[in-house]
Amino acid sequence: MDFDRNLHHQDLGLDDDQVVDMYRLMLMARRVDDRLFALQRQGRAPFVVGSSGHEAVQVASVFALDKAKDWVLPYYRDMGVALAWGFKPVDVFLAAFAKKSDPMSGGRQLPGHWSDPELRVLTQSSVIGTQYLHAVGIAQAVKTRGEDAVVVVYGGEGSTSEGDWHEAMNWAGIHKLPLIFVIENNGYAISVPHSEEVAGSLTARAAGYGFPGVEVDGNRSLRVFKVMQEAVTRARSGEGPTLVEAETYRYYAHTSDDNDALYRSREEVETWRKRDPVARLRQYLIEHRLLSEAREDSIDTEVARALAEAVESAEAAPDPDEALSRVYARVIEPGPAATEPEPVPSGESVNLITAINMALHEVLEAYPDAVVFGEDVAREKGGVFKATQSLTQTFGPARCFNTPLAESSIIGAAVGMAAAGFRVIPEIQFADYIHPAFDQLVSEAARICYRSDGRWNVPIVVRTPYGAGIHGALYHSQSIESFYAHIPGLKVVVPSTPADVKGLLFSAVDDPDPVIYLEPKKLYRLAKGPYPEGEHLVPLGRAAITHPGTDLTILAYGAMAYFALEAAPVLEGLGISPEVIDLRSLKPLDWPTIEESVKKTSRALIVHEDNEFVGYGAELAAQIADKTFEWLDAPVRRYALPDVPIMPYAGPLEAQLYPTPEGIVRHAQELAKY
Ligand SMILES: Cc1ncc(C[n+]2csc(CCOP(=O)(O)OP(=O)(O)O)c2C)c(N)n1
Repeated sequence: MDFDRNLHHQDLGLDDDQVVDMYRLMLMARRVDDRLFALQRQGRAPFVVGSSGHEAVQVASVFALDKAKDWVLPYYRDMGVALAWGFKPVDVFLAAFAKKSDPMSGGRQLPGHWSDPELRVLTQSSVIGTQYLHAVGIAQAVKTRGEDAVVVVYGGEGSTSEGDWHEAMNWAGIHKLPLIFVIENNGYAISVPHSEEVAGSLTARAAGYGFPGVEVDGNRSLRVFKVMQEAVTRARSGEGPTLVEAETYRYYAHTSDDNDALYRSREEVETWRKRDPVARLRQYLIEHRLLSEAREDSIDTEVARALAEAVESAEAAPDPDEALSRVYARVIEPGPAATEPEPVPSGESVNLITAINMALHEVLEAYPDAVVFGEDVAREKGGVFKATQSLTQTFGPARCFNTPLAESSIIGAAVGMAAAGFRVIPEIQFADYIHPAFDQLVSEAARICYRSDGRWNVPIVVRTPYGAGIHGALYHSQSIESFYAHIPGLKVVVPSTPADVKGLLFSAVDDPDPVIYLEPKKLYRLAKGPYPEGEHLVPLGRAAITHPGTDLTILAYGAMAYFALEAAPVLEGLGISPEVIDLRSLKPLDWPTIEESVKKTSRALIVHEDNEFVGYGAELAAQIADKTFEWLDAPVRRYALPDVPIMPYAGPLEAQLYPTPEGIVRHAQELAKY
């Protein structure tokens, strides 16, 4: 039997009981795994992902941590991490049987998606690699608060090909975060062998990001422990991150759905079975006279009993029955319909971009846990549009700082920081560049509340300038609202006046859910109005009637709400009385206000600068047709962009496409005549 003769647990600071406990937990992980696969074969558990073979790296790494204050982000194969960290076998089986009391997701996620706020284990998704940026955000939070905690994030070697891994390594290196990346290299990403997934050395990559990478035999518990101990010491002393690459092997197929005989030989599996980490530690304990037959028997019996009880009670637990809850941490109920314009607030008259800057100052003043970050937002530059000007000087570099040029990082780190207790206000420099963060917004931020059965939520307000009309061409003009309004779990708002800038920003920052705060950049300098003094809130989900009327309803937001107001007096001059509604909040939508208005006017014109096809107006038109059909005197009309990529650079081309106040007048006239 091959085991580590060079290390002794006591030299590493582990006492006899601890190393026996390490063995007990590894054995428990192995037995739970075997039972899960047996249950799956019996048709009692639908799906299983195995951990067998990985126990040494998983369990021993946890022994180097402080369970009272550190954080771990285990990936789906990390049953050993989970059990060593504090999850109980019954938790594993509740998840396997998808029961209501499954503490990780209440039966909403596949098994192995660990989560528990009390244990400081952030909910994990199935998306490979996204967790690394969450770990960065948590470590950033830990560092900002000056806590003595370490964050450990786990993943397979396959995940290191994802951009999020590289972005996380980069950010962690820049900020010298107390973060340890543990890569469990089992040689395959499903069927793809290491040689086809990783060029060169994984471990060596850490040097490129400015911190050490260490390779370790992941099947030797004490070696893993030693390497982790050193990494933890580095992290706690402020020296920054470490990458640990642990070579190991999985004994089962990738999951219960996989047939590993198609890509690896039985001989290879047998070779690795001879390096079984559980057997190795057992042999070590026997050689050091720590595992008498009697003690082994009692451990075996204890593990078997714990397992039997866990399976029995988990299988008998009630099934979940509530599929609609926890989409949002705060559900916004529709209010009474607005029937008249809101009073104009008193305050200094400013333009939209000045209002954004003023509101950000007020928000950071009011919320000491609020932070701003993004590309170019810090110090003298203060953002490419100056929205964040002087925030760093006023509130310090921990409250407003620059990020690497990596949008997935910005949102991924925001998720982690928000989960760790901050109110995060990231800036995406232009909405056109938010797409690399789509995954972090849609698969992560939006789903975290639902997938954790409401146990986690991420208060993030993503500010981003959007829209055309400024000669921004194809990549500084996009309207992105329909992508995000489509996603349950996200809220989407668009202010078009300085007063709404403040009112919506305060409501968004106060909200526990992720909010996309779209700034119509066409209006940055165009829209002027009073910036309200003192407390001013515009509730999410509340539209504004900005021009009352009786003949037709114009529904718009952003720059189009501004244009609709320019069109209104012209229409009145033509004998048509338009009611202009600035939606302000695209999700949740203020349906009662729309309904009341359309029932009054019997005609609806929707205006937006996004493409018409499957644009936001399609949803409005469908709801109006569906719910107010009997009141309509004309078809619902949309005035929006045709199906072209937004937006050509040349002025005459942009003018052909971009909606105008004159165009609104024309469409409203046609609709009024119908
Ligand atoms: C972004 C993404 N792409 C593809 C998949 C499908 N998938 C699930 S696991 C996996 C392989 C992961 O390999 P590795 O990171 O080495 O971890 P291992 O499963 O070997 O422990 C793949 C391709 C996914 N879940 N997420």
